[in-house]
Amino acid sequence: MKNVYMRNVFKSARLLLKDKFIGSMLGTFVGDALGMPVEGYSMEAIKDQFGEIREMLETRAGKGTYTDDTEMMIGTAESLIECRGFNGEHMAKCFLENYHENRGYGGGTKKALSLIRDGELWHKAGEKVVSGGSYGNGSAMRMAPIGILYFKDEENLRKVAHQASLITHAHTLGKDAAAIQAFAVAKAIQGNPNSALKKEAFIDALINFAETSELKTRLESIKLIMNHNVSREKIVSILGHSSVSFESVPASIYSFLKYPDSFEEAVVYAISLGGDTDTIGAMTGAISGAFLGIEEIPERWLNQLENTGKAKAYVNNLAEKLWEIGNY
Ligand code: R7I
Ligand code: MG
Ligand code: MG
Repeated sequence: MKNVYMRNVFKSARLLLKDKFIGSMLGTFVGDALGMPVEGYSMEAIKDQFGEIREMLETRAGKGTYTDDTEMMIGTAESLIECRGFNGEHMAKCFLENYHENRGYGGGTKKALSLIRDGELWHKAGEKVVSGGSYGNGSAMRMAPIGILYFKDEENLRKVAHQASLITHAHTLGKDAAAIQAFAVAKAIQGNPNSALKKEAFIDALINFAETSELKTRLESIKLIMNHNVSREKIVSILGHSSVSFESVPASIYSFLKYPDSFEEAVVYAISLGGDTDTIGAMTGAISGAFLGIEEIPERWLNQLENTGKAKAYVNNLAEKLWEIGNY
C-alpha cells in the first residue's frame, strides 16, 4: 500500500479536505515554478538539455519563482474570499493590483487588463481583446480556487468559471476550457485518495460536462488512449501542448490520469511534453494536488518555492481561508 493511503487513513474527512484544498493551490504554484524555466521549449529540446525536469532550475528571477499563472490564481482566491463568492468587478481589481509585468503575462490578458485599467467594464474588456474573445489558457490556468470552493455545486462552478474567464477570455472555448479545468479540480477534490482513482468515471464526468465539440472530442481521445502505452510525441500530436486552452487543458488532464497516485510523476510528465510547460505543469499540479493533498507534493519542491510577500505561505493561507468559508 502506498504511503499516502496509510497517512490519510488516519485523518478526519474534514482535515483531509483542507489538505486537498492546499494541495490544489500549492500544486498550481509548484507546477508553474517547475515548468517556467522551459516554457516554450519543444519536447526534444527539454530531453536533450535536461533529460527530465525533476528539480527547480535556477533562473534569472531565482529558483522556485511563480509566473502569471499563480499570480492570477492568487487574485482569484483573494476576491472569492473577500466577497464570499464571485464579484467580477472586484476580481478584476485584484488582478490589476497584483499585476507584475515581469511575471510573463500572455498578450490577450495584458490587453484586457489594460482596457479595464483605462476604465472599461470588467465584463466588456475580454470581448475586445480579439474578435470573439481569446481562447488562450490564461483563464483556465487560474481556476484552482473556483474548483475547490464550488466542488459540490456543479451549476455554480460552471457559472462562476465562465464569468471569471470572461474578465480576460471571452471566447466560448476559453470559457469552456476554464470550466472544465475547474471541474477537474472539483472531481479530484471529491475523489478518495485512500484508494485508486476511478479513471473511467473521472473522464466520463468531464466529457459530460464539456459544452464545446473541440473539448469534448479531445476528452474522448483521452478516454481512448489513457490505458494504453502511447508515446509523448503521439500525445502532443493528438492533444497539443500550446497556450491555446483546448490543447493545454486536455494535456493537463491526461498527465494527471497517467499518474493519478503520484504528484511528482504527473507534473514531471506534464512538463516533459514541452510547449506551455509552466501552465500545463500548473494545471496538472492543481488537479493532482486536489486529489492527493499537500502531503504528496515533494517537500524538496515546496521548500524551494519563493516565500516572500504574496508567495508560498500566503497561498497556503488563502487555501485555508477558502476551506473555512466553505464551512466543511
Ligand atoms: O491566454 P493568455 O493569457 O496566455 C497565457 C499564457 C500562459 O502560458 C502563461 O504562462 C503566459 O505565458 O501566457 O494570452 P492570450 O494572448 O489570450 O492567449 C494565448 C495564445 O492563445 C495566443 O498567443 C494565441 O496563440 C492563442 N489564441 C488565439 N489564436 C487565434 N485566435 C488565443 N485566442 C486566439 C484566437 O482567437
Ligand atoms: Mg505563466
Ligand atoms: Mg504558460
